[in-house]
Amino acid sequence: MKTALITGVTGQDGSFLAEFLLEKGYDVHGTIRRSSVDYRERIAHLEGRPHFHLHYAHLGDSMSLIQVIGRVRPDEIYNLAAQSHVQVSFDSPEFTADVDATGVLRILEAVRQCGLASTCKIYQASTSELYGKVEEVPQNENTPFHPYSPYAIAKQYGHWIVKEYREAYNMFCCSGILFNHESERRGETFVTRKITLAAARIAQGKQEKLYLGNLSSLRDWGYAKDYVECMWLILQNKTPEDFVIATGEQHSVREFCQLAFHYAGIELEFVGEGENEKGIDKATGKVLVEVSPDFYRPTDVVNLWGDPSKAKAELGWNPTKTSFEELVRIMVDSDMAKVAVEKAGEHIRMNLAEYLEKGIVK
Ligand code: NAP
Ligand code: G4F
Repeated sequence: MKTALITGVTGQDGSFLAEFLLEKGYDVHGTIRRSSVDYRERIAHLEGRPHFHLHYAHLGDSMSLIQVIGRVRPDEIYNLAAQSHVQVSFDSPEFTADVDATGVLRILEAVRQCGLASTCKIYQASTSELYGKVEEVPQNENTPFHPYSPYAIAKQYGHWIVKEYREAYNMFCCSGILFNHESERRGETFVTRKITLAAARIAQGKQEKLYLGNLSSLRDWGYAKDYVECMWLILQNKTPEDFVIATGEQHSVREFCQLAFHYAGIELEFVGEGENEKGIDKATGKVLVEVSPDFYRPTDVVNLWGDPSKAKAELGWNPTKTSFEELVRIMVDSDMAKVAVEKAGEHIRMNLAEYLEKGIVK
């Protein structure tokens, strides 16, 4: 039985990857952070299952990493833990650098110090944000990086230090350069989930309006459940290499919004431009979507589009397993059901929606 350690197991990807590896027969260990609220929504269904174990560790704390890696002695480490929100990285740049850049170094060094450099394979969660202010479309493994936020710059350090340890110490460590991937478990302040939750609440009369930032931003959105398979495939490859993981299809925030509202039963029409653009319910004429500059970023990445040819050819990965339409449908259906039973915690949820509307929570 192989042993895997997942940092960031409580996140969107960590939870799907834990399920995937348990299915494959792995002994799965995950790291969690101490928090005053101990309910871990995305992995609650796995806790207590045989072969699923949790350990406290923090990417800012070398000692905790050395302890857990030394105790578990994993065959594979998936480093998914990160401060993963681009806009938040402008508010917390130092914390983001400590976790997303130096944190990767701490993992690599912990593996070396535990004497596992020649046996333990390491996957690093790199990102399409590295292409940032893009220098070509679509982007592949040879496209130059031009990171364009504190988050992307920290992740670029993570990417390069992994490459350095691979070459300097002959370690099997590699990065998946993943384009945006979403799901019904996506954090509620990323644009797709913010939209699907709002579409569900507006359709059910629980929210008045949705405020968004740059509607013209373009992304290559895939389904997170499909992407975790690729993380595993990258570590099963004969040689340690980096791969672009994407669908090869691009859509705007505006298009995502229109389709999500459509699946929630509302036909939206966008009129106006820039800050004055509005999404109007064709049936009632009501303005349901407005632009708020609160959600504009100091520098925004607006043209991400991945070329997954290498992953397709060398890993046999299927980039179009779940289509864009299916992804939006999965997310809206899940949020329609979730919003319908929002009772006990409704006031908390409504407060969150209100904060989102006022731009307090980005
Ligand atoms: P996510 O839902 O935000 O999950 C992040 C995970 O990291 C959570 O488990 C979080 O724990 C943990 N974490 C944060 N700071 C930590 C710290 N200092 N020490 C230990 N754990 C910490 O992110 P995701 O969408 O699953 O993404 C997974 C990884 O892929 C991230 O590294 C992200 O940057 C990268 N990535 C994501 C995408 C995407 O589109 N989703 C694309 C490219 C790359 P808590 O639950 O305690 O907060
Ligand atoms: O959903 P987002 O916040 O995701 P972003 O910035 O692309 O980052 C995500 O994907 C990266 C991979 O490329 C990951 F590395 C990263 O960890 C994270 O998972 O924003 C997407 C786009 C941006 O251009 C943003 O400006 O949507 C635009 N947007 C427009 N209105 C908005 C909003 N983004 C958010 N979060 N909230 C809005 O109201």
